[in-house]
Amino acid sequence: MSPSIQHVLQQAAARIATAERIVCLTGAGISAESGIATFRSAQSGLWTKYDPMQLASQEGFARNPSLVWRWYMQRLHQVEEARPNPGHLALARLETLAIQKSGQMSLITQNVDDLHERAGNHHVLHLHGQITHYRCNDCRRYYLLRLDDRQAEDPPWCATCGGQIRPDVVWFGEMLLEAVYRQAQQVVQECDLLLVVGTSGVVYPAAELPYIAQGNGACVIDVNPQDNAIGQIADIALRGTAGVILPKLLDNLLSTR
Ligand code: BJW
Ligand code: ZN
Repeated sequence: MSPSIQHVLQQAAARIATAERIVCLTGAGISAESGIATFRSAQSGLWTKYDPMQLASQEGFARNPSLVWRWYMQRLHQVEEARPNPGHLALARLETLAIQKSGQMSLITQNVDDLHERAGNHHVLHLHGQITHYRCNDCRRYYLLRLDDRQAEDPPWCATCGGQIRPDVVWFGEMLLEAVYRQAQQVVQECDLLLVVGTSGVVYPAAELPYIAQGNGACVIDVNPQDNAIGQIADIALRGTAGVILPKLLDNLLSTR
């Protein structure tokens, strides 16, 4: 680790140490080191291989429900096989420290996996839903996935209304769950430090959260190997992967106490 990165880590740790209300916002990059592909990375991003409108939109599901179903069953299997990485574990440690200090820390994720919960975070807001949850596309009733559904070529049918079952995730053109987004906006408006990890910041309305935080005077720290729109407005940019940077950030934080 170069001396300049160490210096920026110390600066970031000092800001976290004095913050009273910390919020984290994560994207696909935090799960990359658990083997879950991001969406927009140049070589391995899901959207470089697949058309998002075919797989993650109401139109795509109507056109080819079987394709969409099999894609989600494959990704569900990957998520279940994956383990939280040192980046997830560091954010769980941060929650413990924040709760000891001020009684709170919210984590907002755009990810549909459950790796933050499995790492030990307790207050997780899933802006784009969860791939482990299933519901009817028409009447929204929850559906408990059966073993044979996982191998099926087509999505199962809803016993109540006859609609098709789909993952409880948010596709393009769909509204986020209002209560979840309202809560995310509220914690971001009230925070004094927003730690943004592993998101390209191009998908709205999630992408507006760092701007809301900064507009309310919060310090924004961006952890990402690449610069992007959030990096441009961040008060502190930590360039590196979450699995490397976040544990070091926590070590620096613990040494400032
Ligand atoms: C690492 C790393 C490591 C790599 N460590 N970092 C024009 C303006 C404003 C809005 C719109 C617009 N046109 C259309 C819209 C609306 C649209 C939108 O924002 N589109 C933009 C793409 C332009 N938004 C919507 O449709 C949303 N709904 C909505 O707006 O409702 C109102 C409405 C209704 C009707 C009409 C219009 C509006 C819904 C968005 C739903 C997004 N859904 C997905 C799929 C979820 C389900 C699933 O997983 O299958 O959510 S798309 C995908 O993108 C997924 C992600 O959560 C989301 C964000 O991606 P994320 O997390 O940032 O990942 P990447 O891959 O982009 O970036 C990874 C980052 O990690 C990179 O920066 C790497 O460098 C970094 N990284 N390795 C740390 N090891
Ligand atoms: Zn139904």
